[in-house]
Amino acid sequence: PKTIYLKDYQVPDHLVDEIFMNVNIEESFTIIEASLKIRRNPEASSNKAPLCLYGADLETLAIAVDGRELSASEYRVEEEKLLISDVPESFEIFTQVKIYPDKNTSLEGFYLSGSMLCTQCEAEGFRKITWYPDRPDVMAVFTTRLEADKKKFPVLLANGNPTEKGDLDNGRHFATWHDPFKKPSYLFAMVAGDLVKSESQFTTCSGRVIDIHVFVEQHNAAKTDFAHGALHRSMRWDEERFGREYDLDLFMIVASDFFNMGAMENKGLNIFNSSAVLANEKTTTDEAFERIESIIGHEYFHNWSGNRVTCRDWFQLSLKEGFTVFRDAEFTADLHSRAVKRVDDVTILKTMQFAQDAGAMAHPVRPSSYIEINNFYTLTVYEKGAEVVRMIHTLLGGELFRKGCDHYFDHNDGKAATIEDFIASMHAVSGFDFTQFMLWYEQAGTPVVEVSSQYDEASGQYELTFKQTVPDTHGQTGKKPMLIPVKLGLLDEQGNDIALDIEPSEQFNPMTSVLSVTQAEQTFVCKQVPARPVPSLLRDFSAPVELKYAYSRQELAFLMANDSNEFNRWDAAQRLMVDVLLEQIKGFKDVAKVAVADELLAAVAAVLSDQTMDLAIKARMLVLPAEQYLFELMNPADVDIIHQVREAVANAIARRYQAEFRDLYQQLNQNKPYAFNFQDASERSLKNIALSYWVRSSDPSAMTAVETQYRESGNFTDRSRALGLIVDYAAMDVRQQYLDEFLAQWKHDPLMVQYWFGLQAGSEKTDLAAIQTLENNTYFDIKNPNIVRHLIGAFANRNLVQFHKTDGSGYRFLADKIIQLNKSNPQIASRICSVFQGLPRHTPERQKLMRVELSRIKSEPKLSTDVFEIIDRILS
Ligand code: BAL
Ligand code: ZN
Repeated sequence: PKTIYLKDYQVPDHLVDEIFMNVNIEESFTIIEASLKIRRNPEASSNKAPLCLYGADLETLAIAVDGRELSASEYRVEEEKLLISDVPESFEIFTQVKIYPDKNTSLEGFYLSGSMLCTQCEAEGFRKITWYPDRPDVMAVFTTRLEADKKKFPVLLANGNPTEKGDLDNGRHFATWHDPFKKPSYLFAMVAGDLVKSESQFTTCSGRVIDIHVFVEQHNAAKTDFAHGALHRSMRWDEERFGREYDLDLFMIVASDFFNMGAMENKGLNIFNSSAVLANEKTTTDEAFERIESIIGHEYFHNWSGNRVTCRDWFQLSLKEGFTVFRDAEFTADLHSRAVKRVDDVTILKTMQFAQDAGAMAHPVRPSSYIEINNFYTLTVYEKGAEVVRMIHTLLGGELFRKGCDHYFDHNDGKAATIEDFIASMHAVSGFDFTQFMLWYEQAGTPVVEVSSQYDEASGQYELTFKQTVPDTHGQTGKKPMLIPVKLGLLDEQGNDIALDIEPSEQFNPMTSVLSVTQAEQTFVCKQVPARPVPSLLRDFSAPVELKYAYSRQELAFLMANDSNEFNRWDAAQRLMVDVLLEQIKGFKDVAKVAVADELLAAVAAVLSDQTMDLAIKARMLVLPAEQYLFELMNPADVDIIHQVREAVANAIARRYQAEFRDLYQQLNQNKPYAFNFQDASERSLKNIALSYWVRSSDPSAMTAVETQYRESGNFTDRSRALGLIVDYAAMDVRQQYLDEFLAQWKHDPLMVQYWFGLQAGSEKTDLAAIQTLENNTYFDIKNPNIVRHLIGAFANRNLVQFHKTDGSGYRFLADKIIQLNKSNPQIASRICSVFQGLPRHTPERQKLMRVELSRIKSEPKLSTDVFEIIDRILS
């Protein structure tokens, strides 16, 4: 397979001003006719270059230039390219192709999803619909006419505004849509289906009334109210926080049960994975409500950060994704709780993105090469990319950052931009020198920052020395020091913040208490410090680095109790828990000998009795770091030992504070009517954490409380927590009885069925044989990415003990599934491969077993570029 390099970028030789598409949907195929108004790009390097259109899986029926049909000798097809030489300066090209949406299992291009037809074009799906210069820097005005059987497909949608519709002979009808905004082909969308529409209206800041239509299949009709509300909140927030108003008269959302991604920001016609848009209290947990709200926000915010200003090429993906993730995180933080949102995002970053940075697929936020672009829709491009934008926000402050965004939108509207354009705007409004900062886009890997401190009582000076290193990663060595903003506080003996007077002062911003660490080793001197302080480092996780400081357990307990930065109170708890867990894991001999340090037990008691703390933070401070996170901290790592120690420590905490957890649960279990709001969700999260510890304590009355909660609660947050505990802790026959009952109640609802698969797949009590039984269940469908993610993905990623069995059965099973999915849906196949990226950290025995399976996959005769790239990297 061919590697594509950023350094080889060249402007397109031809531009498309307008495209007219005529889409004829027939019983088992679709005919696409496309007319493109093309002109030579005045900026192109050559004026002789042939016209180059991309296409994949197209049956070409006709090609004509300016009305004259071309013979086979007048064009050539090379892999995915159609090349026509000697074309005029400007001309119209017409193509007619036949495609088969109901055979398209890749879910890229135009495909059948349940009873409807829909599209997914990002990144390179448009070429599966028609011949086109399918690259983001070619932007055109689209007009789309769809024609289909009226009974089967009464709803026909495309981007923009509806312009015409009508009935035709033979029970057919048509609809024409026009999108006045120039856009790249990856933002194209169309939908045909028998869909239920719900409507609302939003009045923009300038008084324009926008129609909002949400379309779903019949079985999803009762779950769209929340999406309307979330969209209204998103529209209002983007006006208020970023000054961005919606531009079309209509905004549409369509829910699809078969979707590779979470959702897609197609202009005016967002298509969502059902799981990322449909919600109601009976089927949606608090976490899912928040996630759905943030994804609706994310896709909507793309209308400016992605659509009005798009990416020049796919290497710039983080330009729209990192920025938009930053925007959606701010949206959630403004609506709910800033500290809690930060804790949740940093947990994901440290558990999953750091793992990517440390593994075979490590790549910079702006990769310099790729084989398959679909493999780069990653936590690094998205989440680390958002952290990079957040650092700019931290360095410039909110006001200048906003000015920089305005400048960026103003100067790049209607264009395909680069990360340099974004940075140039930030520089233009602030004068800030981003030269060193650009390394965040170029260097892969998580920087490690080691901090040491020294206090001199006589002078009252407190020194902090920072040493930074950036680890070698795939294809990158000898990295340079980065600009790392470290938000800092110093706590005095009473736990109050000390006023900071720091040198070198030009590298310290007192307004934000941020140090700019720029060198491999660097010392800052804090003056007039009356006594040795406790440092609160990297507040709010001000940079995506691994910060090491030799905190004593007493200092961590002190920070947990006193830090004015809520995020760092949580972080101190994590550090203390990690310290205790790693000590036990490293010295592990026998699970009966796992001991819990008194410091940790005392810290848990202090959290439990704290009356001032936000309940959601309290809940998170009581949760031990995930096994996956502990795994990342060790090399080599034995997943069995990690699991046994973590369980033993959790159980010991539960037994020690059995009465406290029971009382806390009973106090919070008030049977309030359900509402999704931060306060109520916080209470539910703490209540359910208390319940899980109570169950672990082996008090038999706890399981009675679980069953009562499952039976009596009306909301899915409480019911799903209870069912989760039943699945993990109840006797096998009781467990099965509940699972059967749940499926019988919810089998009509695909999202609930997915949840049912996932709940079992992630439980230690579900072995491979049980997974294989679930695979044979009527509701399992390997063609549905959500079900694959819930059953196979959850087994491999969350059920560490069963998946990593040393007989290799889990790896063999997964390899079989990857080989199978490679044929039908390469994107999903390659996603699942990433579980093997931790290979070098596992025990030698497991590494060997993994290599056998990875080699087996690699020797598959028709391996997709998606799977090849990941497997090749892991094996090399
Ligand atoms: N652009 C792909 C889906 C998303 O990030 O919104
Ligand atoms: Zn996005």
